[in-house]
Amino acid sequence: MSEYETILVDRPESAPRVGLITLHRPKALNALNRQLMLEVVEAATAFDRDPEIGAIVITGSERAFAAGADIKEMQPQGFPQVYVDDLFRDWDRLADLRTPLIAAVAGHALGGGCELAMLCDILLAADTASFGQPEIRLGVIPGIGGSQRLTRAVGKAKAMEMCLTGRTMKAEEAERSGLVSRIIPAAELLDEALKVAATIAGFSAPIVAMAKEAVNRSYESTLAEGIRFERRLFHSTFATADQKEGMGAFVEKRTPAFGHH
Ligand code: CO8
Repeated sequence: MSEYETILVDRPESAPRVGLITLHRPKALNALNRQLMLEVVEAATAFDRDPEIGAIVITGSERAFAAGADIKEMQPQGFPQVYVDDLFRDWDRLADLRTPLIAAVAGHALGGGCELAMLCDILLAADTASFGQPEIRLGVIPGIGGSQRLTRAVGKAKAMEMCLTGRTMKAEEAERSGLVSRIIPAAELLDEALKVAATIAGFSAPIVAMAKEAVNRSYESTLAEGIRFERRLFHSTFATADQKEGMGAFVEKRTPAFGHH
């Protein structure tokens, strides 16, 4: 796993069935260049395909989750190149993964950094975290879903202000606005994120994937459609051995041992 240059990849002993990806370009505050994008997507996809992994944590450093797409790499590029290359397209592949992704964010999560955190399924923030879409100051707009996911997360009023002025949000405001699920003291962030991931990874993998798919469907459909979709998936859970195990364990007053099938 040491072939990566811009990320560290680990399977922490303390967190069974959890894959950890640490963004690691310390001199550039983890700016997201092309290599880092491809490495994160490759590592996350490998974890996703691994039946021994049930949740993935993505984190950065104390100072920065990521200070955005790499401005120095983008600066000389022209329209034909970014259009033909479909710059940032590969990030979309993270949204297709079955395995839940947890962003553990400390320090700056700006531009593409904020967008990467929002691509994850659960966003945990250290008390040092700050979030923003400052692209407007650079003469561009968000390009990895920021204008869409931020608006869905915090509503039009705040998203519009942040995208038009570049104002950043500290952790407390981000939690109050629904962007992050919880604030955790910075020193405990990674341990807590690994704990959350291990909890998820201990449940039945197919049922976790269904729960994730059902919640995500709410973004893409009407309430009635979403509820119909949820009901069909709920019925499908009864086709799994893990439903028998989970309910059987409750009735027999024991801890379930999910076989992930
Ligand atoms: N890209 C490249 N390098 C960066 C970036 C970045 N986004 N952010 C920081 N760095 C580098 C700095 O250049 C500096 O390098 P050096 O030591 O060689 O000068 C090093 O990281 C440390 O940074 P600072 O000295 O600036 O650290 P400070 O603590 O003083 O400031 C900040 C931290 C406030 C985070 C500051 O670095 C900053 O404002 N960074 C840029 C934030 C930003 O604007 N991010 C948005 C980028 S654009 C984007 O993400 C999406 C673009 C979508 C475009 C779509 C096109 C199709």
